[in-house]
Amino acid sequence: GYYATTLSGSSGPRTAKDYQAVYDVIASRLEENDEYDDGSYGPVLVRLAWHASGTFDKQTGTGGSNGATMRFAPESDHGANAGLKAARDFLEPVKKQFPWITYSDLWILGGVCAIQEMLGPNIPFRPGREDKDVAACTPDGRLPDASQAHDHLRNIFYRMGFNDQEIVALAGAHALGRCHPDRSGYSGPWTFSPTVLTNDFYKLLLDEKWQYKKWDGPKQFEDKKTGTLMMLPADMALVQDKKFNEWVKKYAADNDLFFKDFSAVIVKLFELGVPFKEDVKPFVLKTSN
Ligand code: ZEM
Repeated sequence: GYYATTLSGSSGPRTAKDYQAVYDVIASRLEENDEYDDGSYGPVLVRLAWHASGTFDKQTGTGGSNGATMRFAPESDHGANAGLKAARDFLEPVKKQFPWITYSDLWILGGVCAIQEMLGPNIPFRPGREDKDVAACTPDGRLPDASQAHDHLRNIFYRMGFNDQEIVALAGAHALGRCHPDRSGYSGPWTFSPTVLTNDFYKLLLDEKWQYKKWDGPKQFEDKKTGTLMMLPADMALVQDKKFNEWVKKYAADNDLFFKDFSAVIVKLFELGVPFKEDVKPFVLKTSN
């Protein structure tokens, strides 16, 4: 049947060992391609996995990582997804090498691998996503708008099924990567170590003085001291809103707590709406070091 032809090949049903082989190739490609951006494709892989998942709507059960519909226009052309072709193209040779894996599982495995290789916590992985066709593309507007504040963040993330603590824990991913003027219109990294996952996003948010950046681009903030770091209006909402701020303080004070909660919430994000088979249990893939 369908299950047999997609999940098994000459070597029988896929096991954790098969996914470890895919993980290892992604990890070595991350290491080899160190000329990209701040020295790693890691951050943009995390963003691909997040945007594949963050379209989920719990009311209708539509969207989410099960489908990989960002392969197709119109979803690939949504403004929020600008620049993610770099991540999809990075993973294409991996798909060629392991044709049995679905794009949907591969994109999430890419995010898992990137987080772990950038010294983040273990992110248990569970396969079983299936690719859908263009008809399953989600409407534009399901991902957060960086120019907006707490009400908007709650609307967007409550729709996926997250609470305030989980919203703040997820936002810690902004320790990674940067904004690109030719993608989102915003510019710059959030932290001084954009290829290593830490709780620095929260620390900097609380400890630095943030002022409006004077430029022709969209409204964003820069740190007063160096002018090299940035915050989005949506990031600033996390300190401005009282309930969000309580969690910002907790995560700024305790990296272990951040890692524990970040791992749990990113697994939840990556699994939204995925109808896993009952016998498929999550497993932790080994890092390259
Ligand atoms: Zn992001 N994000 N994000 N984010 N994000 C950007 C970049 C990255 C928001 C947002 O508007 C933007 C989450 C939540 C939210 C990452 C991960 C996660 C950029 C810059 C913007 C504008 C894009 C560019 O120009 O390339 C908003 C408003 C969010 C609401 C809270 C969550 C949740 C994430 C993962 C768990 C990452 C890793 C990047 C860096 C990408 C890169 O290419 O360096």
